[in-house]
Amino acid sequence: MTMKITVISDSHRNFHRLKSVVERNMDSELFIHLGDGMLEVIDVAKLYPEKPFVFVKGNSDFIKYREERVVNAGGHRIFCTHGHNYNVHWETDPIIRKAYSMRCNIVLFGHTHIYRTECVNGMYIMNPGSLDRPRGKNRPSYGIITINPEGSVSMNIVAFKP
Ligand SMILES: [Mn+2]
Repeated sequence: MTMKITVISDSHRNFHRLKSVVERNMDSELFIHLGDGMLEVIDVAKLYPEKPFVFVKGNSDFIKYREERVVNAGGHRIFCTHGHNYNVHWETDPIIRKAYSMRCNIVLFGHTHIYRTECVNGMYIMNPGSLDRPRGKNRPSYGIITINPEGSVSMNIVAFKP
């Protein structure tokens, strides 16, 4: 079966947008939130106890919680972190090196509020952008990862339509 993962970051207390992304993507096996939105992801997760939510703490989350985590999904290992500890505004090498060192082949981060997806030397990289405060001319966005039954990965950015 094809596995769908919805990836969100930087919702910055926009509970309603986060809830509506979850509602529009209920066919997801997993929801990953990459930080700066822990309060609302905890609240939204309570509404859907049957759905797994994974999240990490961002630099604007003032709750004590883990900043990194590895998720196993569809035969892949996914390194999840907010990104502020890896200088992601300027470079992706440090976060990619860390993901390799954790034996991951997918790395997810937010923090810049600028979406990107790429695959470099077998490492899939996604920043879903910000659901609440996109920078530049970007629309609010989130990401979808699909892993097909053969294990191949595809990544898409979705513009959030209110
Ligand atoms: Mn941040």
